[in-house]
Amino acid sequence: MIQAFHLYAHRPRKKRFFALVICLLPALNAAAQRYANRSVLADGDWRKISVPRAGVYRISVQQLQAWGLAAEGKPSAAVRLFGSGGAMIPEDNAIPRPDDLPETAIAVADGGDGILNGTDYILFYAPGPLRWRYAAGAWEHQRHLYADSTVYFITLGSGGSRITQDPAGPAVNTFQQDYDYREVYETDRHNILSGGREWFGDRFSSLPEDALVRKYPIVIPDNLSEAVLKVRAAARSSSAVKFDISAGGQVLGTLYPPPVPGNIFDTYASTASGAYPVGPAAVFTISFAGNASAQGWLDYYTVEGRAPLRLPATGALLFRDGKDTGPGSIKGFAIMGADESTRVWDVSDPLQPVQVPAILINNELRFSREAEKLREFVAFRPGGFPRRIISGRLRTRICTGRRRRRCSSSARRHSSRRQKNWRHGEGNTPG
Ligand SMILES: [Ca+2]
Ligand SMILES: [Ca+2]
Repeated sequence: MIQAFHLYAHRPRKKRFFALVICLLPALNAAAQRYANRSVLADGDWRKISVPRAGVYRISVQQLQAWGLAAEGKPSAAVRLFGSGGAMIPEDNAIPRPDDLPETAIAVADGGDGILNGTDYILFYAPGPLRWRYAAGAWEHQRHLYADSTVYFITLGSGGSRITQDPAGPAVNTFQQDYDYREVYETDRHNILSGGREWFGDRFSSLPEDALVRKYPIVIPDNLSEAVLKVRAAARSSSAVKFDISAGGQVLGTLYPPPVPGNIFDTYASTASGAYPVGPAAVFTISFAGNASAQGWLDYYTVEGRAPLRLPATGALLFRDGKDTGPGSIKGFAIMGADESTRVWDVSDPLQPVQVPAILINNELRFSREAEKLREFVAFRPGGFPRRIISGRLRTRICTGRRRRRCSSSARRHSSRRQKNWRHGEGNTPG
């Protein structure tokens, strides 16, 4: 493009404009080709389901029937699940994102007859709207700004994508028995700037509707080691304030968000965060102190540590290990509390999970996996999954190209209503 401007610099402005358009045409054409010609939702009978968090979900043939999908007697390959997994698309338009709905591979338990009937069911993995990133030896969570559940679309057709099993894993000498545990508590209750993407949870102040001291439960699995409590908070005050973080009657640490001047073009509020080793306490306390008009907000807290690889009595165990990944790395894992029915999926690619071959030795399920990159796994028994799958009849719409905006409009309206409902007048001057 730069060469074109130089080449025609002496020509009239209109001719230069046409030259620029001609030069841009190939790029515009390439961009247009990124879109699918036709959405998968344009044909067929669909149902929309949503899941609130990461996990393995189970849908029985009876449930499909109850939703009005005549699965009974159909070939097992008929069930197809579509959805991107629910992560926020990049804010940078230059970063590629999926066009239309990609298919998610599922597992079908059909009893071996290839037909959907009786007590048959399907299983699928959903990563949920909350995402985590591992960088510089630490985990960072990314809360979805516009959704609190992940939506999938299910239909009956043919040739559905299925979870496959990998061949035996590489040989290893040791099998680790722990993993990186991580949990986060974060709510969107206050948008202190009445706009933007930064939302906060509980408010601390002397106002009757607020509190200066709040208690929070800490869910720490049994035998969690290296447990760390991370807290981020914000405050708006013209003088010094502090948040004391304590557990079991002992102060773990104190956050000191700096005072803000209160001028219209200055920082509205300041933030502070800290990480504290924590024991197996049931609750921790945040105590806010400042002048009578000072305000504080909890942003989030996380609990991280190393947890034993033990399968829960119900539900699934989601696990990963951020340590020692890289070229040539191989890891072995041993999951306690397993039985013959226990399965392990490598869900690093949520659209195409892979069943990992594993060996059961005295209720300990062992498997190994190449660890050049960070991998996410889920172990489970094919029973005891979250039952709360919300379903609604889908009004089929085409969702590609220029019509994408129309299809996402209802989601945007929901998001706008949610933000409007939560907006508060937070005051214009710091305390
Ligand atoms: Ca069957
Ligand atoms: Ca937040």
